[in-house]
Amino acid sequence: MALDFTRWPIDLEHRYRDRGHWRGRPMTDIVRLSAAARPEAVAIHCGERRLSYAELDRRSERLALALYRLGLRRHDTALVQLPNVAEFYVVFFALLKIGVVPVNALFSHRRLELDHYARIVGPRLLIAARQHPLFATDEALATLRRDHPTLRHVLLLGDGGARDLAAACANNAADPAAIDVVGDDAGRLPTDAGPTAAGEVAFFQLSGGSTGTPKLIPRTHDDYYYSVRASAEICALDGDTRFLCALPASHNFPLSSPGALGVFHAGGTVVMAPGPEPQACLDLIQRHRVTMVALVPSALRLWLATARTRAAATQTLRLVQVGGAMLSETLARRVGAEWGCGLQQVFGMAEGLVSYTRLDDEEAVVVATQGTPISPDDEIRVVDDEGTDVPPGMPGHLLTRGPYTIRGYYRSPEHNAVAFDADGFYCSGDIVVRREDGRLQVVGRGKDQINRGGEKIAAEEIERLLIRHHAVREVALVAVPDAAMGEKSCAVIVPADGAVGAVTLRRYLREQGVADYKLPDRFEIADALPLTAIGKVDKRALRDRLAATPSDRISS
Ligand code: OOB
Repeated sequence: MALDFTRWPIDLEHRYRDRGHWRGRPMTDIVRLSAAARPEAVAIHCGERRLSYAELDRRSERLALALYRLGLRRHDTALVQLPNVAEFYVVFFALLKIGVVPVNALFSHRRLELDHYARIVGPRLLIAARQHPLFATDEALATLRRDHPTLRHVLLLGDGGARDLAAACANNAADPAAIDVVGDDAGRLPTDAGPTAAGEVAFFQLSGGSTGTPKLIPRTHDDYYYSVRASAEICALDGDTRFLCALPASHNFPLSSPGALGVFHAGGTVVMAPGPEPQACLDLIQRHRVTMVALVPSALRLWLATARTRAAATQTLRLVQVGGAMLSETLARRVGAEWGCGLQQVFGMAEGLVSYTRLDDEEAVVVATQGTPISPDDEIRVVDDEGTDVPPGMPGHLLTRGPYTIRGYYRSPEHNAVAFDADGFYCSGDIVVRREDGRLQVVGRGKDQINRGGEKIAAEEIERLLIRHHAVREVALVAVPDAAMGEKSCAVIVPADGAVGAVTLRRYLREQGVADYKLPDRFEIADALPLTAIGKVDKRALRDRLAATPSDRISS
């Protein structure tokens, strides 16, 4: 049965189809069409490996077939956690080809996050990597299997044995035990296999979150494909585009804004970088004559510093996209001045809405705004605390709905009641200004989230873990400004009795299986937490107090 999710109202569905945004086609067309048009063109560079479009299509087809033969069927779900390697896309398209709906966890996620996602979707398949600390041995696998009995099949990148993912992708006849597919002519997918319907869930995105437990974002073929096509057009991608994927491949920004999927749609080349480390990335840019890259501001800062001594490395760059967190105007100006290439600001969210500065915008707009949304059918409201629209130029809460913005998180009725208003607008939690000229500027945040160099931490998730520690009576996690990361996290602790140290609490959080980036960067002890008039923890007062604390008092 198709996965249940909150659909768009029927009149809007009609409008989005009539306007040609939703075309009733599966996202697998992205690879199929480019493979037909340019079979020999390079789709992916990954280390010393190169995958043409024909190969990307064929490998994903073989994996799809292998998974089908294992018994996976349309509307099953899968938990996927891969690093930045070509297999990420092979797996993505393979799953879509047989309508298996993946959750693509970040590689930095650990037991706690994976466990949450598994609990929400009940996956039948896990695809992960041996190089991840969790899967170096079979222990965590056994626990996952025990806790999630739906989980029947596991494929591991770098396993080398019966469960090896590469063998399944390559249809490696040398290891027939892995997958029951032999010979080069492995056959075709049976006619009853195929993607989910275009209006159904294709895959899940992850929410940055502002609640106690992570949320999943159902994305349909129709809505996501539209955002990819329209983004590729806005960014003028073509067959000559060479895009460096340096941010986590599954994140919405490098996946679809226009990201790797936009590049595949345009028939260009994606160059995989293991991460945003500047020296290695500059090497890749030089070697593959990369023309476009997507970065978060904290990575851009490092790249600019490193590239000073490597002028040749950035010569081929035409467009540097920066998004995920607030970019200062000073840093923004340096891109054109030092690299002589275009800058594009990208303000987006996994829930949908993406706003871009345009390639022909004048510099003053590009360095100081986050541009305008993708679609003429994106509806934006900027409202005050009472929900009344504020005039242009005034800050307010950003609400949005449109042809690629979800109408509800997956299986989260309680949270949906507050995250969406009665008209189906998504309450983004961002404070923005809409200028007279229609451009958006992100000026702050209303949601209880920390944006640590583009990585989002839901304060409540960490607070809930810390409060369970016997030595903690009260806790609040707040953002503190940081020159390199934009923000870091600080846990303010009211101890139950006696002393409690940062080392103990950090170790405790690690033991809970939480991703490293969510560990508080700083711990502070307080006698009490400041409260607002209605008795909630006054995080603004805490932030002000912490920002005023001299750095030599910082315990770490
Ligand atoms: C992107 O997606 P998420 O889901 O990781 O995070 C969304 C949140 C936004 O609500 C906003 O708070 C913040 O990240 N954000 C920005 C920003 N872009 C995102 N804040 C200030 N300036 C920006 N340019 O981060 C994302 C998804 C698609 C494309 C780009 C970024």
